[in-house]
Amino acid sequence: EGDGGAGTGLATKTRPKTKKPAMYKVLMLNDDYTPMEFVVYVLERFFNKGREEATQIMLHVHQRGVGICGVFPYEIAETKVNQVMDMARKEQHPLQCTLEKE
Ligand code: TYC
Repeated sequence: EGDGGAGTGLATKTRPKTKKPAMYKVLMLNDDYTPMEFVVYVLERFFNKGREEATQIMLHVHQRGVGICGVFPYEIAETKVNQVMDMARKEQHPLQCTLEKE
């Protein structure tokens, strides 16, 4: 409701002062060595996907080279990338995950 509306009679600003945060895609990249099961596990654990959706995303990445795990505000997206990369490193898989502004 803008100024002058009948509504509540309370003047509200036409331009809200809160703006939407920039959103970032978290992308998963294919490689030849990371086990499919590990990628599915990562999608379940860090991106809250069910087994079925996680498997679909993994297969998409496997076949097309890249896929979207989710879209988040910057800090959350960055945290997820770090979590995936840390776990891949610990398990000695070459899996790569990155951010892209939407
Ligand atoms: N290409 C891998 C294999 O054949 C599976 C894989 C899928 C790896 C998705 C990474 O982001 C990835 N074992």
